[in-house]
Amino acid sequence: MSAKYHVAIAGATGAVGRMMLSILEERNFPVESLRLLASARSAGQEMSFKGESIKVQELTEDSFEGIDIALFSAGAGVSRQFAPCAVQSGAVVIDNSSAFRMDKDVPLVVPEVNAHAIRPGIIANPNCSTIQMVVALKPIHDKYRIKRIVVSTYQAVSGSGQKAIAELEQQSRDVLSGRPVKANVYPHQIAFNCLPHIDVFLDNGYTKEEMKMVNETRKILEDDSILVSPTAVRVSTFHSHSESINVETEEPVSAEDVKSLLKDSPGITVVDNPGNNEYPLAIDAEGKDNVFVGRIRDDLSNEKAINFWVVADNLRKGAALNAIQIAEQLGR
Ligand code: 25A
Ligand code: L14
Repeated sequence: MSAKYHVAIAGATGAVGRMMLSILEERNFPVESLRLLASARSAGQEMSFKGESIKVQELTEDSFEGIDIALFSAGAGVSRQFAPCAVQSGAVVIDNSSAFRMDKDVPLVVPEVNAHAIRPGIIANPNCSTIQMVVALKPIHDKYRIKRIVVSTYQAVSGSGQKAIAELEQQSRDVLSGRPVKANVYPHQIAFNCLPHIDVFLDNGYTKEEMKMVNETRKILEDDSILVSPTAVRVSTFHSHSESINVETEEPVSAEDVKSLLKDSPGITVVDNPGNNEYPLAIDAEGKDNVFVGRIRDDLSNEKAINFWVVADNLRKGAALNAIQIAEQLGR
């Protein structure tokens, strides 16, 4: 592979695809050429990269000729169909969907945690809620050994793509104007509401989103003994996911120690001055790269446990940024 890459984005017109385009530009990623791919609906549309206008092409099996790195953000169905074509053409695929994450032969990577797992072929980008959680958990696991995690999420609508963003905007306008509200993307009104339902329900009563947090966390931290008890909730915010996390450890742990540990850990900003009303907020994390951690406090019911609050921009660290950070490791 050359020092500059021929890059393709499959799903370039979506919420994650657009973010990939802007992050490639802002990080000055070594792009030799950029091919933008989407469905036939968007073919011919122009998108701009570094002041240049690039025409979106329809994604087909032949789209990856000459491509070194293919970033996929068009959903699991598209990835299943086209990622193998990209690999066949000699590209490294970094896939944002859930299609290949749990495949034994596919690395599931968050660079701060397991960059060592990266290798050519398909590399899976984890689920957004899992990514921000494991960035905070990794230093804690290394020092205190994590036994069990109880987590509740407060997830923004941008996680479900462009059409969900439009739906929250429209419903908000309708509610405030006293008009009837229509729900299309979600089974219920999301504006001014919380839905304890993300992705589909499974036979065990959990949602797929919740089970991603169980299985992906173990795979990324490379420890199948870790227990995860998740509840994933969609809230009425546009950007950034928030998480309330309780971690039970093998070794005794204190909030004081965890605070200083996380302050020195990669990809983390500690915002934790309750006296000044300072803690991580979804609207502050929007547009930022780091994972924000605060409300770090002892679990008064268990000396081998702590509580904290984690917030990150789901389209950036939760998706596009993490994918591009993986790509940045390829040249190393
Ligand atoms: O299939 P799944 O797994 O259920 O995936 C569900 C959805 O999850 C989103 C993504 O939504 C996907 O549709 N998603 C993707 N990665 C994700 C991640 N890591 C993720 N969610 C969470 N975490 P999306 O709508 O944001 O992006 C969809 C992109 O995929 C392209 N696409 C769809 N089917 C395709 C395909 N590409 C190739 N072949 C297919 N068969 C899709 O292309 C989009 O890029 P498109 O042509 O349908 O794009 C139209 C979209 O672009 C928006 N748009 C157009 N102009 C503008 C604009 N938005 C803002 N400003 C503009 N000027 C349109 O609103 C439309 O949504
Ligand atoms: O597996 O918020 O990446 O609706 C796809 C759906 C992330 C969450 C994934 C959502 C998810 C997303």
